[in-house]
Amino acid sequence: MSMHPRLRPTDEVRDALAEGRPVLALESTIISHGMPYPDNVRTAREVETIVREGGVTPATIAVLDGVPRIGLEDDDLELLGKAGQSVTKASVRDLAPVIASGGHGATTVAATMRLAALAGIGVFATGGLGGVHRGAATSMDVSADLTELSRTPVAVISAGVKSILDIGLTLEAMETLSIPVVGYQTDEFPSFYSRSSGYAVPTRVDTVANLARLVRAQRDLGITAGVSIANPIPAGDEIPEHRIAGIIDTALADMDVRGITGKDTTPFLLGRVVELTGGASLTANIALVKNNAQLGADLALALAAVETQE
Ligand code: PSU
Ligand code: MN
Repeated sequence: MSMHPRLRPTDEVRDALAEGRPVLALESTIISHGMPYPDNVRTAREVETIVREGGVTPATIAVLDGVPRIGLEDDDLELLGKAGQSVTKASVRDLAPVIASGGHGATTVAATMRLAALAGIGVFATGGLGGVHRGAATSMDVSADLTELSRTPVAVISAGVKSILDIGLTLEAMETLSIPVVGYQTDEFPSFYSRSSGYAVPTRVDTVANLARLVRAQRDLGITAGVSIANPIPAGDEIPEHRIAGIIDTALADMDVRGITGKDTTPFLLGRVVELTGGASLTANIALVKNNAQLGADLALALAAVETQE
């Protein structure tokens, strides 16, 4: 399969895909909008190293100078990390405008999924998914990450959704959108900083081989939705629910006072939670991203092994 003409892969990604070797997609909004500089760039590099050491080629995805890039060079990571929130946060609806204007776009989960699928990459690791925001009944703020999960066949590994969102409504929306939600080695849907949320996952899977079977089964049926794989933050790194809950409430109240809405809400809340936890939430965020990259690499490897046997 040749690469979509609009996409520019790195040499290593192009070669890996051409030879049927495993590739793991990674997003870039987490770099520009999800963490402060320079932790963001350091984390992005460390995540790529974890993926490579797992025998998988990393493909961090972003739009640079109007070109969707599948895999970034070191100086690209630096550019995105340093520019931070001055880069456009690009979901799927923003792709065409950013490309047409020749600008830079840091891709969200939704946009990264779409570009990964166009490039022929089926597994993607991130930190947290977007979902149904608290108060969505009046704000109608529901992340396009859910829309994309419902229509693009990429397996997305996350640490669940933060309780800055309405977790119950997010799970309901994923049911309606026919998105399989899988808890990896957990009965409970994790809530990003915490291993628990009070909500059960519809499906629990305990091994990477069984995750690969599930992803294959979805693909074999021609169901075009993705798969949401929820991987809890490692126990030693978690911030327990009872400790983070009040902090999130404070951050949400601060957001209301400042009148922040729409696509700016998640970046604002993440930054405010880092301040309110004295940096502890950033440490947790970095740990869960690395943990997801490890599982993503393992899953990409398992799927590639099945595919080369065919
Ligand atoms: N949650 C995080 N960190 C992030 C994001 C979400 O803990 O960086 C980013 C992801 O890129 C996600 C996006 O796809 O925010 C969702 O934004 P919105 O709700 O505007 O769709
Ligand atoms: Mn939104």
